Amino acid sequence: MIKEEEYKKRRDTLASKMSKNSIAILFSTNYKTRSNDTEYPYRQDSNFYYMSGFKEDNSILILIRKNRKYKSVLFVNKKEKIDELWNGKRLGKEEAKKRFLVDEVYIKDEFEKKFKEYLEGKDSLYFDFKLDYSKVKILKRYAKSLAIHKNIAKIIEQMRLVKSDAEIKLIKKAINITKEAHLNLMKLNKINKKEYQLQADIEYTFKNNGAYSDAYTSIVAGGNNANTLHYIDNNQYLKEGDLILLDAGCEYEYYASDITRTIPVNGKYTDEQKKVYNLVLNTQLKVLEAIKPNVKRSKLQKIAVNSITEALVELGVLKGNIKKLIKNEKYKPYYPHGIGHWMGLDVHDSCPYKDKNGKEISLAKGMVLTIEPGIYLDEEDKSVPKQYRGIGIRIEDDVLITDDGYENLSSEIVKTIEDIENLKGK
Ligand SMILES: [Mn+2]
Repeated sequence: MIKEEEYKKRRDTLASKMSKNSIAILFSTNYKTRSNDTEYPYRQDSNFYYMSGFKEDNSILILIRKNRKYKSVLFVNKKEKIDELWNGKRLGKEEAKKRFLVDEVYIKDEFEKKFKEYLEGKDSLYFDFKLDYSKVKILKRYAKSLAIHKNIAKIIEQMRLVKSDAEIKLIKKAINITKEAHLNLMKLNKINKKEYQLQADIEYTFKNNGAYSDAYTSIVAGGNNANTLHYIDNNQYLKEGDLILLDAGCEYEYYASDITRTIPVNGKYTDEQKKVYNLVLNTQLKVLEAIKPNVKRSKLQKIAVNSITEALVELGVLKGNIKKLIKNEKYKPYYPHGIGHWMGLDVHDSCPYKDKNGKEISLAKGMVLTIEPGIYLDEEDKSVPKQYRGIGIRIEDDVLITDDGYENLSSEIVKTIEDIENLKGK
Protein backbone atom coordinates (compact mmCIF):
# COMPACT_ATOMS: atom_id res chain seq x y z
CA MET A 1 0.00 0.00 0.00
CA ILE A 2 1.04 3.56 -0.56
CA LYS A 3 1.09 5.65 2.58
CA GLU A 4 -0.68 8.96 2.97
CA GLU A 5 2.71 10.60 3.59
CA GLU A 6 3.78 9.58 0.10
CA TYR A 7 0.73 11.20 -1.49
CA LYS A 8 1.43 14.31 0.55
CA LYS A 9 5.03 14.34 -0.62
CA ARG A 10 3.83 14.15 -4.21
CA ARG A 11 1.57 17.14 -3.65
CA ASP A 12 4.48 19.01 -2.08
CA THR A 13 6.56 18.29 -5.18
CA LEU A 14 3.77 19.29 -7.53
CA ALA A 15 3.21 22.55 -5.64
CA SER A 16 6.92 23.31 -5.77
CA LYS A 17 6.75 23.12 -9.55
CA MET A 18 3.80 25.48 -9.79
CA SER A 19 4.28 29.18 -10.31
CA LYS A 20 4.19 31.35 -7.21
CA ASN A 21 0.68 32.66 -7.43
CA SER A 22 -1.32 29.89 -9.01
CA ILE A 23 -3.99 27.28 -8.59
CA ALA A 24 -4.05 23.69 -9.82
CA ILE A 25 -7.13 21.56 -10.24
CA LEU A 26 -7.52 17.82 -10.76
CA PHE A 27 -10.81 16.01 -11.33
CA SER A 28 -11.73 12.39 -10.70
CA THR A 29 -13.01 10.38 -13.65
CA ASN A 30 -16.72 10.26 -14.33
CA TYR A 31 -18.69 7.09 -14.61
CA LYS A 32 -19.17 6.24 -18.27
CA THR A 33 -22.58 5.07 -19.41
CA ARG A 34 -22.67 1.73 -21.13
CA SER A 35 -26.36 1.97 -21.93
CA ASN A 36 -29.41 3.39 -20.21
CA ASP A 37 -28.60 3.21 -16.48
CA THR A 38 -25.74 0.71 -16.74
CA GLU A 39 -22.17 1.88 -16.43
CA TYR A 40 -18.75 0.59 -17.37
CA PRO A 41 -16.63 -0.51 -14.42
CA TYR A 42 -15.28 2.57 -12.71
CA ARG A 43 -11.57 3.22 -12.62
CA GLN A 44 -10.12 6.38 -11.15
CA ASP A 45 -8.12 8.79 -13.31
CA SER A 46 -4.44 7.87 -12.94
CA ASN A 47 -3.15 11.40 -12.34
CA PHE A 48 -5.88 12.17 -9.83
CA TYR A 49 -5.17 8.91 -8.04
CA TYR A 50 -1.42 9.52 -8.07
CA MET A 51 -1.93 12.85 -6.32
CA SER A 52 -4.73 11.93 -3.93
CA GLY A 53 -4.95 8.15 -3.43
CA PHE A 54 -8.73 8.69 -3.54
CA LYS A 55 -10.84 6.22 -5.49
CA GLU A 56 -14.28 7.85 -5.46
CA ASP A 57 -15.91 9.55 -8.43
CA ASN A 58 -17.23 13.11 -8.31
CA SER A 59 -14.17 14.37 -6.42
CA ILE A 60 -11.78 17.26 -6.98
CA LEU A 61 -8.32 18.07 -5.70
CA ILE A 62 -7.09 21.63 -5.66
CA LEU A 63 -3.68 23.03 -4.80
CA ILE A 64 -3.47 26.75 -4.13
CA ARG A 65 -0.01 28.18 -4.13
CA LYS A 66 0.91 31.53 -2.71
CA ASN A 67 4.59 32.42 -2.72
CA ARG A 68 6.44 29.59 -0.98
CA LYS A 69 3.41 28.04 0.65
CA TYR A 70 0.51 26.04 -0.67
CA LYS A 71 -2.79 24.67 0.54
CA SER A 72 -4.42 21.42 -0.58
CA VAL A 73 -8.18 21.02 -0.72
CA LEU A 74 -10.19 17.91 -1.48
CA PHE A 75 -13.85 17.93 -2.49
CA VAL A 76 -15.70 14.68 -1.84
CA ASN A 77 -19.17 13.19 -2.16
CA LYS A 78 -21.71 14.04 0.48
CA LYS A 79 -22.70 11.10 2.63
CA GLU A 80 -26.35 10.55 1.84
CA LYS A 81 -28.33 7.50 2.86
CA ILE A 82 -30.23 7.16 -0.39
CA ASP A 83 -27.12 7.59 -2.54
CA GLU A 84 -25.23 5.05 -0.42
CA LEU A 85 -28.16 2.64 -0.69
CA TRP A 86 -27.86 2.65 -4.48
CA ASN A 87 -24.18 3.31 -5.07
CA GLY A 88 -22.31 2.13 -2.03
CA LYS A 89 -20.65 3.74 0.93
CA ARG A 90 -18.95 7.10 0.58
CA LEU A 91 -16.01 8.09 2.70
CA GLY A 92 -17.58 11.46 3.45
CA LYS A 93 -16.08 14.70 4.62
CA GLU A 94 -15.19 13.77 8.20
CA GLU A 95 -13.47 10.49 7.35
CA ALA A 96 -11.69 12.00 4.37
CA LYS A 97 -10.32 14.73 6.63
CA LYS A 98 -9.00 12.08 9.01
CA ARG A 99 -7.50 9.89 6.34
CA PHE A 100 -5.93 12.21 3.80
CA LEU A 101 -3.17 14.62 4.68
CA VAL A 102 -4.84 17.49 2.88
CA ASP A 103 -5.40 20.83 4.53
CA GLU A 104 -9.13 21.12 3.94
CA VAL A 105 -11.98 18.87 2.88
CA TYR A 106 -15.38 20.00 1.63
CA ILE A 107 -18.32 18.29 0.07
CA LYS A 108 -18.61 18.61 -3.67
CA ASP A 109 -21.64 20.92 -3.48
CA GLU A 110 -19.39 23.64 -2.14
CA PHE A 111 -16.92 23.45 -4.99
CA GLU A 112 -18.02 26.29 -7.25
CA LYS A 113 -18.28 28.79 -4.40
CA LYS A 114 -14.86 27.85 -3.01
CA PHE A 115 -13.22 27.70 -6.41
CA LYS A 116 -14.29 31.27 -7.08
CA GLU A 117 -12.69 32.35 -3.82
CA TYR A 118 -9.45 30.52 -4.50
CA LEU A 119 -9.13 32.12 -7.91
CA GLU A 120 -9.07 35.62 -6.55
CA GLY A 121 -5.76 37.31 -7.20
CA LYS A 122 -4.25 34.30 -8.90
CA ASP A 123 -2.44 34.63 -12.21
CA SER A 124 -2.33 31.10 -13.55
CA LEU A 125 -4.44 27.97 -13.59
CA TYR A 126 -3.13 24.43 -14.01
CA PHE A 127 -5.48 21.76 -15.30
CA ASP A 128 -5.35 18.67 -17.48
CA PHE A 129 -5.59 19.74 -21.11
CA LYS A 130 -7.24 16.43 -21.97
CA LEU A 131 -10.12 17.17 -19.62
CA ASP A 132 -13.74 16.48 -20.68
CA TYR A 133 -15.33 19.49 -22.25
CA SER A 134 -18.01 19.55 -19.54
CA LYS A 135 -15.33 20.25 -16.96
CA VAL A 136 -13.41 22.71 -19.10
CA LYS A 137 -16.67 24.65 -19.35
CA ILE A 138 -16.84 24.93 -15.56
CA LEU A 139 -13.25 26.13 -15.44
CA LYS A 140 -13.87 28.67 -18.16
CA ARG A 141 -16.88 30.04 -16.36
CA TYR A 142 -14.84 30.93 -13.29
CA ALA A 143 -11.31 31.30 -14.56
CA LYS A 144 -11.99 33.59 -17.49
CA SER A 145 -9.73 36.26 -16.11
CA LEU A 146 -6.76 33.93 -15.74
CA ALA A 147 -4.68 34.46 -18.81
CA ILE A 148 -2.18 31.73 -18.15
CA HIS A 149 -3.30 28.15 -18.52
CA LYS A 150 -0.85 25.33 -17.93
CA ASN A 151 -1.10 21.60 -18.40
CA ILE A 152 -0.88 19.94 -15.01
CA ALA A 153 -0.83 16.46 -16.55
CA LYS A 154 2.58 17.14 -18.06
CA ILE A 155 4.10 17.85 -14.63
CA ILE A 156 2.47 14.88 -12.92
CA GLU A 157 3.36 12.47 -15.71
CA GLN A 158 6.95 13.59 -15.48
CA MET A 159 6.85 12.78 -11.76
CA ARG A 160 5.33 9.38 -12.47
CA LEU A 161 8.38 8.33 -14.51
CA VAL A 162 10.42 7.27 -11.49
CA LYS A 163 8.63 4.81 -9.26
CA SER A 164 8.89 4.78 -5.48
CA ASP A 165 9.61 1.62 -3.50
CA ALA A 166 5.93 1.34 -2.59
CA GLU A 167 4.91 1.59 -6.23
CA ILE A 168 7.47 -1.01 -7.24
CA LYS A 169 6.04 -3.35 -4.60
CA LEU A 170 2.59 -3.05 -6.16
CA ILE A 171 3.95 -3.60 -9.66
CA LYS A 172 5.73 -6.72 -8.40
CA LYS A 173 2.51 -7.95 -6.85
CA ALA A 174 0.67 -7.43 -10.15
CA ILE A 175 3.40 -9.30 -12.02
CA ASN A 176 3.27 -12.09 -9.49
CA ILE A 177 -0.43 -12.66 -10.11
CA THR A 178 0.14 -12.44 -13.85
CA LYS A 179 2.93 -14.98 -13.49
CA GLU A 180 0.50 -17.47 -12.04
CA ALA A 181 -1.90 -16.95 -14.94
CA HIS A 182 0.82 -17.51 -17.55
CA LEU A 183 2.39 -20.52 -15.84
CA ASN A 184 -1.04 -22.13 -15.46
CA LEU A 185 -1.62 -21.85 -19.17
CA MET A 186 1.79 -23.30 -19.99
CA LYS A 187 0.89 -26.41 -17.99
CA LEU A 188 -2.59 -26.74 -19.47
CA ASN A 189 -3.59 -28.94 -22.39
CA LYS A 190 -4.87 -26.45 -24.91
CA ILE A 191 -5.71 -28.54 -27.98
CA ASN A 192 -9.17 -27.75 -29.39
CA LYS A 193 -9.90 -25.19 -26.73
CA LYS A 194 -11.26 -21.84 -27.79
CA GLU A 195 -9.09 -18.80 -27.30
CA TYR A 196 -11.68 -17.24 -25.00
CA GLN A 197 -11.47 -20.24 -22.70
CA LEU A 198 -7.82 -19.42 -22.06
CA GLN A 199 -8.80 -15.79 -21.61
CA ALA A 200 -11.32 -16.94 -19.00
CA ASP A 201 -8.59 -18.93 -17.22
CA ILE A 202 -6.31 -15.91 -17.21
CA GLU A 203 -8.96 -13.56 -15.88
CA TYR A 204 -10.03 -16.10 -13.26
CA THR A 205 -6.48 -16.15 -11.92
CA PHE A 206 -6.39 -12.34 -11.91
CA LYS A 207 -9.63 -11.87 -10.01
CA ASN A 208 -9.11 -14.87 -7.79
CA ASN A 209 -5.91 -13.25 -6.54
CA GLY A 210 -7.42 -9.89 -5.79
CA ALA A 211 -6.49 -8.07 -8.98
CA TYR A 212 -9.15 -5.53 -9.87
CA SER A 213 -9.10 -6.57 -13.50
CA ASP A 214 -6.85 -6.95 -16.48
CA ALA A 215 -4.63 -3.94 -17.14
CA TYR A 216 -5.71 -4.15 -20.80
CA THR A 217 -7.81 -6.53 -22.89
CA SER A 218 -6.01 -9.85 -23.04
CA ILE A 219 -4.70 -10.95 -26.42
CA VAL A 220 -5.13 -14.71 -26.83
CA ALA A 221 -4.03 -15.31 -30.38
CA GLY A 222 -3.77 -18.84 -31.75
CA GLY A 223 -1.73 -19.54 -34.90
CA ASN A 224 -1.85 -16.80 -37.50
CA ASN A 225 -3.99 -14.57 -35.25
CA ALA A 226 -0.72 -13.63 -33.55
CA ASN A 227 0.06 -11.64 -36.69
CA THR A 228 -2.73 -9.21 -35.85
CA LEU A 229 -1.06 -7.05 -33.22
CA HIS A 230 -4.27 -5.96 -31.50
CA TYR A 231 -6.16 -9.23 -31.86
CA ILE A 232 -8.81 -9.32 -29.14
CA ASP A 233 -11.60 -11.34 -30.77
CA ASN A 234 -10.25 -14.39 -28.93
CA ASN A 235 -12.95 -16.63 -30.45
CA GLN A 236 -11.13 -19.23 -32.52
CA TYR A 237 -10.19 -22.85 -31.87
CA LEU A 238 -6.59 -23.58 -30.91
CA LYS A 239 -5.08 -26.05 -33.31
CA GLU A 240 -2.60 -28.77 -32.52
CA GLY A 241 0.77 -27.75 -33.91
CA ASP A 242 0.05 -24.01 -33.62
CA LEU A 243 1.48 -21.50 -31.19
CA ILE A 244 -0.55 -19.16 -29.01
CA LEU A 245 0.56 -15.64 -28.34
CA LEU A 246 -0.67 -14.60 -24.88
CA ASP A 247 -0.36 -10.92 -24.09
CA ALA A 248 -2.05 -10.53 -20.73
CA GLY A 249 -1.40 -8.74 -17.46
CA CYS A 250 -3.46 -7.79 -14.45
CA GLU A 251 -3.89 -4.51 -12.66
CA TYR A 252 -3.35 -4.72 -8.91
CA GLU A 253 -4.21 -1.74 -6.70
CA TYR A 254 -4.03 0.50 -9.76
CA TYR A 255 -0.65 -0.81 -10.94
CA ALA A 256 -0.23 -2.68 -14.21
CA SER A 257 1.70 -5.64 -15.42
CA ASP A 258 2.20 -6.43 -19.12
CA ILE A 259 3.52 -9.82 -20.13
CA THR A 260 3.63 -11.71 -23.41
CA ARG A 261 4.55 -15.32 -23.89
CA THR A 262 4.21 -17.38 -27.06
CA ILE A 263 3.71 -21.04 -26.27
CA PRO A 264 2.79 -24.21 -28.18
CA VAL A 265 -0.82 -25.44 -28.09
CA ASN A 266 0.28 -29.04 -27.59
CA GLY A 267 3.28 -28.28 -25.39
CA LYS A 268 5.99 -28.86 -28.03
CA TYR A 269 7.47 -26.36 -30.46
CA THR A 270 8.08 -27.51 -34.04
CA ASP A 271 11.57 -27.01 -35.47
CA GLU A 272 10.41 -24.00 -37.50
CA GLN A 273 8.72 -22.44 -34.49
CA LYS A 274 11.85 -23.07 -32.41
CA LYS A 275 13.96 -21.33 -34.98
CA VAL A 276 11.86 -18.13 -35.03
CA TYR A 277 11.27 -18.26 -31.28
CA ASN A 278 14.94 -18.35 -30.43
CA LEU A 279 15.69 -15.48 -32.78
CA VAL A 280 13.13 -13.36 -30.91
CA LEU A 281 14.39 -14.54 -27.54
CA ASN A 282 17.99 -13.78 -28.47
CA THR A 283 16.94 -10.33 -29.58
CA GLN A 284 15.24 -9.77 -26.24
CA LEU A 285 18.30 -10.97 -24.33
CA LYS A 286 20.56 -8.67 -26.35
CA VAL A 287 18.32 -5.70 -25.59
CA LEU A 288 18.11 -6.59 -21.90
CA GLU A 289 21.88 -6.79 -21.69
CA ALA A 290 22.16 -3.16 -22.78
CA ILE A 291 19.79 -1.81 -20.14
CA LYS A 292 21.25 0.47 -17.49
CA PRO A 293 20.90 4.07 -16.33
CA ASN A 294 21.67 6.76 -18.92
CA VAL A 295 20.90 4.46 -21.85
CA LYS A 296 18.18 5.73 -24.17
CA ARG A 297 15.18 3.76 -25.30
CA SER A 298 16.06 4.54 -28.91
CA LYS A 299 19.35 2.71 -28.42
CA LEU A 300 17.41 -0.36 -27.27
CA GLN A 301 15.18 -0.02 -30.32
CA LYS A 302 18.27 0.10 -32.52
CA ILE A 303 19.63 -3.10 -31.00
CA ALA A 304 16.26 -4.79 -31.55
CA VAL A 305 15.98 -3.61 -35.15
CA ASN A 306 19.50 -4.75 -35.90
CA SER A 307 19.00 -8.16 -34.34
CA ILE A 308 15.59 -8.74 -35.93
CA THR A 309 16.80 -7.68 -39.36
CA GLU A 310 19.62 -10.20 -39.05
CA ALA A 311 17.08 -12.80 -37.96
CA LEU A 312 14.84 -12.06 -40.94
CA VAL A 313 17.81 -12.55 -43.26
CA GLU A 314 18.65 -15.81 -41.53
CA LEU A 315 15.07 -16.98 -42.01
CA GLY A 316 15.20 -16.06 -45.69
CA VAL A 317 12.46 -13.44 -45.32
CA LEU A 318 14.82 -10.63 -46.29
CA LYS A 319 17.83 -10.68 -48.56
CA GLY A 320 20.72 -8.26 -48.88
CA ASN A 321 22.95 -5.98 -46.91
CA ILE A 322 21.87 -5.60 -43.27
CA LYS A 323 22.66 -1.88 -43.06
CA LYS A 324 20.72 -1.15 -46.24
CA LEU A 325 17.77 -3.25 -45.11
CA ILE A 326 17.67 -1.31 -41.85
CA LYS A 327 18.02 2.04 -43.57
CA ASN A 328 15.11 1.20 -45.86
CA GLU A 329 13.08 -0.14 -42.90
CA LYS A 330 12.57 -3.50 -44.62
CA TYR A 331 12.02 -5.12 -41.21
CA LYS A 332 8.90 -3.03 -40.58
CA PRO A 333 6.28 -5.41 -42.02
CA TYR A 334 7.60 -8.12 -39.67
CA TYR A 335 8.44 -5.98 -36.64
CA PRO A 336 6.31 -2.84 -36.79
CA HIS A 337 6.26 -1.77 -33.14
CA GLY A 338 8.58 -0.28 -30.55
CA ILE A 339 10.81 -2.18 -28.18
CA GLY A 340 8.73 -1.23 -25.16
CA HIS A 341 6.94 1.44 -23.18
CA TRP A 342 6.78 2.89 -19.69
CA MET A 343 4.57 0.95 -17.30
CA GLY A 344 3.03 1.89 -13.98
CA LEU A 345 -0.40 3.25 -13.11
CA ASP A 346 -1.24 2.77 -16.77
CA VAL A 347 -0.10 -0.18 -18.80
CA HIS A 348 1.22 2.26 -21.38
CA ASP A 349 2.19 4.70 -18.68
CA SER A 350 1.46 8.18 -19.91
CA CYS A 351 4.90 9.46 -18.91
CA PRO A 352 6.95 11.51 -21.36
CA TYR A 353 9.59 10.07 -23.66
CA LYS A 354 11.12 13.46 -24.33
CA ASP A 355 12.09 16.25 -21.97
CA LYS A 356 11.03 19.90 -22.16
CA ASN A 357 13.63 20.61 -24.80
CA GLY A 358 12.48 17.75 -26.98
CA LYS A 359 15.46 15.61 -26.05
CA GLU A 360 14.94 11.93 -25.44
CA ILE A 361 14.77 10.98 -21.75
CA SER A 362 17.44 8.49 -20.67
CA LEU A 363 16.74 5.52 -18.46
CA ALA A 364 17.18 6.20 -14.75
CA LYS A 365 16.92 4.23 -11.56
CA GLY A 366 13.30 3.52 -10.61
CA MET A 367 11.85 3.66 -14.11
CA VAL A 368 9.84 0.67 -15.27
CA LEU A 369 9.44 -0.33 -18.89
CA THR A 370 8.50 -3.33 -20.99
CA ILE A 371 10.88 -5.05 -23.38
CA GLU A 372 8.92 -6.77 -26.11
CA PRO A 373 10.52 -7.66 -29.43
CA GLY A 374 8.53 -9.72 -31.90
CA ILE A 375 8.58 -11.27 -35.35
CA TYR A 376 5.32 -11.59 -37.28
CA LEU A 377 5.20 -13.78 -40.38
CA ASP A 378 1.72 -13.69 -41.86
CA GLU A 379 0.36 -16.86 -43.45
CA GLU A 380 -0.51 -14.99 -46.65
CA ASP A 381 2.83 -13.26 -47.04
CA LYS A 382 4.52 -14.79 -50.07
CA SER A 383 7.86 -13.20 -49.23
CA VAL A 384 8.07 -15.46 -46.19
CA PRO A 385 9.46 -18.97 -46.79
CA LYS A 386 6.54 -21.38 -46.65
CA GLN A 387 7.59 -23.25 -43.55
CA TYR A 388 7.53 -20.04 -41.47
CA ARG A 389 4.23 -18.61 -42.67
CA GLY A 390 1.65 -18.15 -39.93
CA ILE A 391 4.18 -17.90 -37.13
CA GLY A 392 3.92 -14.81 -34.91
CA ILE A 393 6.06 -14.49 -31.82
CA ARG A 394 6.47 -11.84 -29.15
CA ILE A 395 8.23 -12.12 -25.81
CA GLU A 396 7.58 -9.36 -23.30
CA ASP A 397 8.98 -8.75 -19.83
CA ASP A 398 8.67 -5.89 -17.35
CA VAL A 399 11.95 -4.35 -16.30
CA LEU A 400 12.98 -2.03 -13.45
CA ILE A 401 16.03 0.18 -13.89
CA THR A 402 18.44 -0.18 -10.96
CA ASP A 403 21.62 1.63 -9.85
CA ASP A 404 23.85 -0.06 -12.36
CA GLY A 405 21.61 -2.14 -14.58
CA TYR A 406 18.14 -3.57 -14.41
CA GLU A 407 15.98 -6.08 -12.63
CA ASN A 408 13.73 -8.25 -14.76
CA LEU A 409 10.58 -8.20 -12.63
CA SER A 410 9.01 -11.02 -14.63
CA SER A 411 12.02 -13.33 -14.77
CA GLU A 412 10.06 -16.09 -13.03
CA ILE A 413 7.71 -16.39 -15.96
CA VAL A 414 9.79 -18.91 -17.88
CA LYS A 415 10.58 -18.18 -21.50
CA THR A 416 13.18 -20.59 -22.84
CA ILE A 417 11.85 -23.35 -25.05
CA GLU A 418 13.24 -25.94 -22.68
CA ASP A 419 11.58 -24.45 -19.60
CA ILE A 420 8.23 -23.99 -21.32
CA GLU A 421 8.23 -27.55 -22.73
CA ASN A 422 9.27 -28.96 -19.36
CA LEU A 423 6.45 -27.20 -17.60
CA LYS A 424 3.89 -28.81 -19.90
CA GLY A 425 5.51 -32.18 -19.27
CA LYS A 426 4.80 -31.95 -15.55
MN1 LIG B 1 3.34 -4.07 -23.79
